[in-house]
Amino acid sequence: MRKLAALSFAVLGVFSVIGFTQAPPAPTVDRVGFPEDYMNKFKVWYVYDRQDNKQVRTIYANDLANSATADTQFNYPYGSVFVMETWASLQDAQGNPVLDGRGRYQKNPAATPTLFVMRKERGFGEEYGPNRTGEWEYVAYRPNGTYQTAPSASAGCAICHKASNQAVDWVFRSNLRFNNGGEGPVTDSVIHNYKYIPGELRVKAGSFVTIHNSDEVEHTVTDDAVNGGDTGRMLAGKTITLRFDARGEFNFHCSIHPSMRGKIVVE
Ligand code: HEC
Ligand SMILES: [Cu+2]
Repeated sequence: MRKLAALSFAVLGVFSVIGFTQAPPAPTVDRVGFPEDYMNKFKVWYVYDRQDNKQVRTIYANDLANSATADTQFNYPYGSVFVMETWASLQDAQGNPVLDGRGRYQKNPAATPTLFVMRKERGFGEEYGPNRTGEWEYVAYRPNGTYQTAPSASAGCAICHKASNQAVDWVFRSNLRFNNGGEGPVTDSVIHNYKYIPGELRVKAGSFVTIHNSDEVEHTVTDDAVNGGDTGRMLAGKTITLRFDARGEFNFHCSIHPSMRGKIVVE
């Protein structure tokens, strides 16, 4: 009985703490700044087709951010700015994204993007308190410069970016930039632990098939047929897109690890 009383008291204590807690701390002043003319002044860092919400996400980097390499990405220089432009994709009547000639999502010209911006400067980020991610501050803008997420509401940005990694200075998908040119197309198949997953794909004639090597080692996709297609060595992190026009069954293997086998059926 005593134990139970103590327990309910403790629970009550937690509730009252939550009840009185303010919104998580965040900067009150905008020190990030609207990225004027980012489309021309910044470099496209990577493009990511986001399958769940069917968005084209283009990540732009200013010159300082762009100067980082795979070896220095643990510490971007002060003055680094990233802009993530999130744009609804062009979709058909069924709501499926209409792919371009490379198998990628296209921006819907009628849609309005949102600009998620993060800037790193000496001493930035302190006001996020326990949710601080290094020296970055975050703001989201609409293209007309108004706030989608004002600085005072930007704690959520820091909280989520904390799930990325200090080893990459809190920048989420820098692997898409640094890993051998793999961008972010939607993948139909991955290579992992010496295996094609799924092992058999069925596609319509004229479709694209995008295969991502998410293993730690190199693999190939090599047609079993003599003089058939061959991707050559795909480094870890590499993504390739192939187009299949002719109907038929394509059995393939890895020329480095011949027991790795897969099949694409074009219908
Ligand atoms: C729910 C988690 C989450 C929240 C909240 C979030 N982000 Fe991100 N952010 C991501 C992920 C994950 C990526 C990588 C792209 C992707 O997967 O869509 C990303 C990418 C970015 C990038 C491109 C650089 C990079 O890290 O790859 C910027 C800039 C960015 N976010 C800014 C913001 C800002 C500003 C906010 C708040 C307004 C915010 N983010 C809120 C998860 C989040
Ligand atoms: Cu292999």
